[in-house]
Amino acid sequence: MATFKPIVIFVLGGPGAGKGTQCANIVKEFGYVHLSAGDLLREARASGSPDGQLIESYIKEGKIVPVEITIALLRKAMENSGKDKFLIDGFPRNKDNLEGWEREMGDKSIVKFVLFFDCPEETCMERALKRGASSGRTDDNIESFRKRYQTYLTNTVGIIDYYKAKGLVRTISSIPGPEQVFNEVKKLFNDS
Ligand code: UP5
Ligand code: MG
Repeated sequence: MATFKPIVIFVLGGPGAGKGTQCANIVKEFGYVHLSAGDLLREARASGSPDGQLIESYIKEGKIVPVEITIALLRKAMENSGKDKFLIDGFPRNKDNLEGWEREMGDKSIVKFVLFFDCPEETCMERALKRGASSGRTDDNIESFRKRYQTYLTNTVGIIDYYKAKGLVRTISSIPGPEQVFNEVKKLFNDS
């Protein structure tokens, strides 16, 4: 008998592209569990995890935290949810993340597709800096944003390309307003 495997959709895009906003919409309408790797790391840092200082320094520098830390948080959240349909937001961002996922979860889950929010740097920057006025995030400032975007270009774009070659990427422009973007997202989820 085949073992049951949870379904995963990875949600990728530049910093501030609107991943979290659209994931919240998808949760309401399509019943997935939203796991933001960045949120899980920020929570671990805030809860006094022994990795807290390391996480903070990586986030502020826009660098990608070693996968052992991130994947342990994702696995725990998946198990604790008791659910079987996940939106994994902001992961995998680099080769280390991808290899860690394939090693730990490759045969324990099914990656249905990768939802890629395509958004130019200027728009991402505007959104992140505007949010910075109230988010309390230590990386919503111009210096950290530039580093985050550079990390996105040098690391994450290659991961999106890897999944493109497998025919698994669904691209949606997130330049328009959130409602318009969600209309496109809905079409995709209704068809899949
Ligand atoms: N907004 C959203 N959509 C809009 C739209 N269509 N039109 C106008 N405004 C829109 O949105 C950002 C802002 O824009 C909000 O104010 C929103 O209202 C508005 P949001 O939905 O939050 O965008 P999102 O893409 O989620 O942006 P976020 O800043 O969360 O993306 P990042 O990828 O930078 O952040 P994340 O939390 O994923 O990661 C942070 C850091 O954690 C990383 O830099 C890294 O250091 C670390 N990390 C790892 O090391 N490993 C991981 O696996 C994940 C993270
Ligand atoms: Mg986010």
